[in-house]
Amino acid sequence: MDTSESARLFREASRVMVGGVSSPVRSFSFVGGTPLFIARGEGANIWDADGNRYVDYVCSWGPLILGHCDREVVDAVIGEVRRGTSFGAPTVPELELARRICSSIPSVERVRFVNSGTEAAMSALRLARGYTSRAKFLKFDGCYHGHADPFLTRAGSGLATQDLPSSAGVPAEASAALTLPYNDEGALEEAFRDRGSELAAAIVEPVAGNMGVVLPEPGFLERLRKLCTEHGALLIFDEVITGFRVSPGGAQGLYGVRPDITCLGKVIGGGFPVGAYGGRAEVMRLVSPEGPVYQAGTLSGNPVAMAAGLATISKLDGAAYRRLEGASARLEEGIVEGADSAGVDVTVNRVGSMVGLFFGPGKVRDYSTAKASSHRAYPRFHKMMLEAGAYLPPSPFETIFLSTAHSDEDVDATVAAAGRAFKGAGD
Ligand code: HOZ
Repeated sequence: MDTSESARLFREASRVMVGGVSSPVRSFSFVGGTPLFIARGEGANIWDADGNRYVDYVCSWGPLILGHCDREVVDAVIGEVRRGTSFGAPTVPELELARRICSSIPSVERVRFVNSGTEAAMSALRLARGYTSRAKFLKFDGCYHGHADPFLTRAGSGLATQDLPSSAGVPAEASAALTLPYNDEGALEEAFRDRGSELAAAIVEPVAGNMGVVLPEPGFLERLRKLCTEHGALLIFDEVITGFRVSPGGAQGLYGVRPDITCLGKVIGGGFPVGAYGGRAEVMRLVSPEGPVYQAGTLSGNPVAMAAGLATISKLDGAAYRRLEGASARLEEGIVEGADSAGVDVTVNRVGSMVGLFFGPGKVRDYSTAKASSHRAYPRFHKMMLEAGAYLPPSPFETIFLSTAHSDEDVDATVAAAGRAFKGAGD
């Protein structure tokens, strides 16, 4: 496969952009080689700068639940652009998207739009601190809540990929985070018993998607909810990945646990930079201008981004979720069968169209088991899959995403390639 044009562009980019990329995991530092420059996308496919075609399982790291260039989304965006790209004033698409979010996400009565998941999480924590007048908060190892200072402790995503426990430039006092293992109810009980009265909030990815995919074990989210309530701490669900992805009501709709504040992003922006946080009216009332918790943004609620999100969410009906489930289950089964027949141990964790692939025999239920799985196998697997036309995340600490545009044929071709790659993995 000729990727010389991507390699040339990456050399150029490295002269003017840090690491040649705008976000660390894109650099292929974990899997080796140089990142592909993507020239265009359509449906489930993307083409690189050398003209190679791939089935895309990154889907822009989650937002593209309908695949690339969905007709209705493109039309909505073009229509909106023609009316003006930004006003810094309220618009109807913003109102419509807010209505849609409040009616779909069970715990959200009021919402505030921001420009990224990072902003959503950062603002949600500020709100929780303002509401409780407490500073400390709880987070879980391997969960990633964007790159604001307080969250960069034992975080997933790029920090996990680069094996960084934290980030330089973050003073210890900026975090005030207590971190616990995911899915550990005993540790939860103990932490709340000892420090519960100091906690403003607990923040969690209700399905973790930044240490690969790790599912909440039955009872974990429920116990967390109960302990937060008992100790007067707010529960923040970071549903930036899961919102509208795992069900119309997000993970809280799927598992029936209601947080006090929900962070959203990715799907609600339909491929544009959007984030949001929302919750009970009584909590959200504290946000400026209604209350004293300040937060603002020039491009927040941008009408083009709102139109893209609205068009995306409008297409997510029952049939769309059934289709996502069908294609994703097919991929899971095919990968497991292919690995079995090649004698390679893998663990696949999946909720709907979020798929996590770990090399190794053991169950993956938290950050330490995710890190313990055999990551040496992933770079080689990734390279072989790329050569066979499947674009997987360049890190095992990220999520494989499917879209409604992924056909059975796309999935079958990927499964066949995975079978060959598993066989070659031992060579
Ligand atoms: N925050 C994204 C992973 N969960 C990474 C986005 C990117 O690097 O583009």
